Amino acid sequence: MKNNMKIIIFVIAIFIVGILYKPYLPNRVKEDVETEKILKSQERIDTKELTLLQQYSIDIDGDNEEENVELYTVAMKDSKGEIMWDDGQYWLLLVKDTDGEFVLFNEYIQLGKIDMWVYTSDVDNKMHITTLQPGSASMRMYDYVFIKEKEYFERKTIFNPKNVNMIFQ
Ligand SMILES: [Ca+2]
Repeated sequence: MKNNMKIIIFVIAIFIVGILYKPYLPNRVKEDVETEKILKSQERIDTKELTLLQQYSIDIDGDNEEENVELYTVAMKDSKGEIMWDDGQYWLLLVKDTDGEFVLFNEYIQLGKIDMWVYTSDVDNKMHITTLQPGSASMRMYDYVFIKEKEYFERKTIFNPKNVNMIFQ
């Protein structure tokens, strides 16, 4: 009986966290269907309750100080430290600077995940963060490029086919 109560309270707690969590996508300007500008936000998202999956420190804007690229999920860890994946959850990709942060991604992903890569290319000498987002009904690829002169990220949709039905992952 006591254990049952604990489980019920636990389930309710997860449910409440799910309801309270609202995606916060500040400072975005849609350029066209495939391009969005992402400006630095002075407000910061509280990530204390989120699970940090990946982080990487690198000087993106060239001011000789490193920024942090951080990938989070709203899915929490259990007492053994294992992530309790739901059928879907919010994912959050941030670039944290000393005076603000860029919210690159803050969306719900159904039966899917995000993989990310950080790199430069001789083609444009710019810093790229590229994400691949496979899901049960999506196969999306975004390329975030930092535009140093204007201090914003430009997000381009590289690949986003319609009506995806994921068969094998
Ligand atoms: Ca920097």
